[in-house]
Amino acid sequence: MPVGHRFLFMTLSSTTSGPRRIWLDTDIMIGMKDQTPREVDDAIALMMALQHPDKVELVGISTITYANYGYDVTQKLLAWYNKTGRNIPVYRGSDTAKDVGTENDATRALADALRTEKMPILAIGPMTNVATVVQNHPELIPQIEEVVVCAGRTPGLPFRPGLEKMSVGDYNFEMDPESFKILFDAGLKIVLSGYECSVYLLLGKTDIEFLNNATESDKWVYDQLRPWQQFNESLFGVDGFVPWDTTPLGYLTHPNYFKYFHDIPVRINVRASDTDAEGDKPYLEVSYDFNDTPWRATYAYKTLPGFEEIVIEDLKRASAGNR
Ligand SMILES: [Ca+2]
Repeated sequence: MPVGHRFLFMTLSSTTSGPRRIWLDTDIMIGMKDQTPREVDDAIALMMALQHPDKVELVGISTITYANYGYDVTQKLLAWYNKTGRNIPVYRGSDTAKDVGTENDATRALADALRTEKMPILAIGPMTNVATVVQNHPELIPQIEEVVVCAGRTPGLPFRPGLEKMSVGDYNFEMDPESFKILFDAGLKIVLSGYECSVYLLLGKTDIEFLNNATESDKWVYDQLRPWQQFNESLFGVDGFVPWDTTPLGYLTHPNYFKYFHDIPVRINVRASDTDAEGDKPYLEVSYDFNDTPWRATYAYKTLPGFEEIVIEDLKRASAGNR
């Protein structure tokens, strides 16, 4: 019975594979008090990851850029939305995003975790923490299965969300280009899932309205998301936001919802800035035409229909699980 055999095999393999254990490094800043609302996508990626314990298991979380605020708000979100039954430790990382090589709680914890097991790193902020581990502990490089990041572009692609009135930078890369160099020079497998594929997603007011309820946690999240949508409208002309960091997570949880350029050459090109009035800046770019670079990546260039619904469904499940 070949059909029966095939079915049996698929059943066995799906029950024995288990979730992928991953490390999350994040510049989470949702709710940070400032002159403007702050980016919310790391928080959404975290809430999503917690909804897929069958696919990913968070070994640890480290913070970057807003190390202390990120630590506190991550603990707050975990206390509300971590229903996995597992304790997920959180570590403070680099505060400046430019002190590569300087050890901190996050780099020590990540190095310890890599000494114990091989795993991928989902790094959805600047790369300073990860590059510090790679630079200071080269013996751990083979333990890093891949680094999945939110950065990179095809040559010359402008980052102009919404009504395309204004260019934004390749934030995670531009905050610390040196750390990206360290990762590529180490020969790590890098997955770039940045602007080009993420901009297909847009969460508008009605997509998140269910969070506007009487639950303390949901209401707090809503009270950060809604002003972020309105702030985005003031900048880009559309009332809504792109949940950028959900697509690198999606590479790990829902890889079939993205189209990728595999083994594509990567280069840092320096030319006139498209975000500052004057001066040059570096661009992290991928092209099969680059024949003078040893760097390679997997590059996500498109998100397929259906993934946005998964993002929204996951937020709904997080909300429902918390009442
Ligand atoms: Ca981020």
